[in-house]
Amino acid sequence: MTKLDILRFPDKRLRTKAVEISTVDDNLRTFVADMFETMYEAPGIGLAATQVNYHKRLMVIDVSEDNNEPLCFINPVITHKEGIEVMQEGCLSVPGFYEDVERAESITVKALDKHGESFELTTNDLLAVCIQHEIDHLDGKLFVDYLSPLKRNRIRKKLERAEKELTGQKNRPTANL
Ligand code: GNR
Ligand code: NI
Repeated sequence: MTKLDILRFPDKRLRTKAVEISTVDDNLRTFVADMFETMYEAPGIGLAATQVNYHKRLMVIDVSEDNNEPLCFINPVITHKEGIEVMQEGCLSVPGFYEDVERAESITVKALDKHGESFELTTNDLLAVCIQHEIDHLDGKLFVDYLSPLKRNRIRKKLERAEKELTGQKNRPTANL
């Protein structure tokens, strides 16, 4: 088992649009296990492959209290959305910031499981919010994109400063951000 590194906003790689997965094999299942380990250790309730710099359409979620309801979505597609709900969201790629985001209240999602079997799920509340949040990651989108530019830039500057302190490279080029 391998714990993976999570990319942080404003890393440009988080803006990559993930491509569909064509084969669900043991290699992929090993990676899925690493993603669950990374998500549980973080800790978080969801993780998209984009966040660990793997740009294929794969995400894992567990919104249960006891971390015993792992859900793996491969090539997820939302086929129905209903209602509007506002929830305070956080993101492992935007550590320490929590803001209200408006999303569909109830959704139906179609995906493949880790055995390559197709399934469909209709859900609401936290799980529906989390699924929409993770699919956004696969499309290169972050919850901060729903905030005002002022709020987003404040968050970006704080995270850039925190990162500089971590690396100790105060004058490194920022062209890659
Ligand atoms: O751990 C997480 N919590 C969370 C809370 C409210 C709405 C969405 C989330 S997802 C987040 C983990 C994460 O960043 N997934 O991409
Ligand atoms: Ni996230």
